[in-house]
Amino acid sequence: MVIAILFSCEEQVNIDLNQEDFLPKPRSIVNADGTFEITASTPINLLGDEAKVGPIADFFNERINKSTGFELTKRQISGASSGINLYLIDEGEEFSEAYRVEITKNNVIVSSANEAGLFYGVQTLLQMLPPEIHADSKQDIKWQVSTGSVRDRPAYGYRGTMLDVARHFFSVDDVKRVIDHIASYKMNRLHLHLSDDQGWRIEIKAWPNLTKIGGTTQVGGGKGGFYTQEQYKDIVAYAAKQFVTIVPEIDMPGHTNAALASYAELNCDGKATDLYTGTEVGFSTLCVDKEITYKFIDDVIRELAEMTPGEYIHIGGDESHVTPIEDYIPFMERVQGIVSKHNKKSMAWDEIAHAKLKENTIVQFWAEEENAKKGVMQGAKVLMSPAKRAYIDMQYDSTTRIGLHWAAYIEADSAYTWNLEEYVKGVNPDQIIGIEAPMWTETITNMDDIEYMMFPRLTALAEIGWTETANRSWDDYKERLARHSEVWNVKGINYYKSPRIDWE
Ligand code: TNX
Repeated sequence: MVIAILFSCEEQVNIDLNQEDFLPKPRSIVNADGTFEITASTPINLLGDEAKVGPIADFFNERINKSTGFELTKRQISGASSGINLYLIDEGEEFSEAYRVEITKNNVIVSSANEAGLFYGVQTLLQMLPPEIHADSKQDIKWQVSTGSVRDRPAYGYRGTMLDVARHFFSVDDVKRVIDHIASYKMNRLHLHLSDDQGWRIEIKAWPNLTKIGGTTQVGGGKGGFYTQEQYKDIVAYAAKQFVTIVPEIDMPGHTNAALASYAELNCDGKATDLYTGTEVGFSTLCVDKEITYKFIDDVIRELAEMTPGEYIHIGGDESHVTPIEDYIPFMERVQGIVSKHNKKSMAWDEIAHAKLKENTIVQFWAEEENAKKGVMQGAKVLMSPAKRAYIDMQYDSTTRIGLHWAAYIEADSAYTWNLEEYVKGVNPDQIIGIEAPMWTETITNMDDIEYMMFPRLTALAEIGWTETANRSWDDYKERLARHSEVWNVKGINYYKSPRIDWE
């Protein structure tokens, strides 16, 4: 039996973690002595706006349908009933994404003041069920959860992953599977790195060659690919159902060879470059002196903004080694203006802090602490993605068959044993919007690779964003993780069996 002390805002309680191996760890858990069983005749009772609560009940039904064979009946109610109750009720809850799960022998009540919170309550309920709940065929077991209650809310509002679909292209189905993974650990942003030297991955109607030419290859010379606008909208809608917002990135002025190969006029010498399938960085730049460059950017951002409901467009700005700094600065300032013109806010890699930041521009810290500090000195907020801890394309150790190691080897514990508040001295908690775990894909070519690099680090980074630092410890996390890995076994995820963890 594992006993741990939990710190919650209201109380300190002793709890038995044997039953609930939550990831990320909730703010407070109280166990009671009993079980609730879900059967084919358990109803899902909805309280609150049906248009909002109904889809969350459908999500739960979908998730449990194959393994249980159940299709639970939804019904609108006005007060607690037996069964599974989903309540969307404003009880004066001041925190967005906060939720409660209360389980007695007779019923389950998942409640929140907002839809995202209700969804996270349902994710927590899924984590309380036996791991076989994730099987894709009918299982002959009792679907019991132990009684007790969970009260929870996130420490940070932005909890994300980035997927580089430019170095290697990934299908819509792959992206959806990544969305399923991140949402199950209560992450709420997927940043898609849609363009780089090796490929342009999003259809832009005003500039068709971007995908016709720039979308045709990838690292190593494979056939690449791109998302049509319809496919992109489908990804956005799929993500929204799981409360994940897509943050699209068009990297510039560097990392632009695919665009420069597609349109001669974007080059200062008026000649299209060759397509590129290597892995060097920092050799390309848009021609910052030409007006056509800004017409191009305006068209791209306009089309992207039109199909992106989220508030941010990421404009890259990293490793522009062949753009002189005196050109880089006015360029990044002008591009932020284009983003605002299309009613979006800019996000960019930390180098942007050399330029004047528009109000609301987010600085994504990855490498230079000085840049993060320059950003906050200008009043900007920072998104934390320190390459030494949060880059899930880094190898675990020198023997990992894929991945890079320019920043660090990142073992399972190294991804976990740090926190957002203290990483950059001079960047304080109220200046941090959250965490993002980037997956660059120079060496990562398929879903199996993605999952091998994600697990078990994604859960560490998700917990850093969700769970307060005072409520986290490696010793406790690694035991929860070991038990939780049964879920990955059931889902068929080929995770890295880190020697730092005593796998069950
Ligand atoms: C640095 S991180 C890059 C990417 C590479 C990555 C590989 C950043 C903003 N730029 O272009 O893919 O390293 O780890």
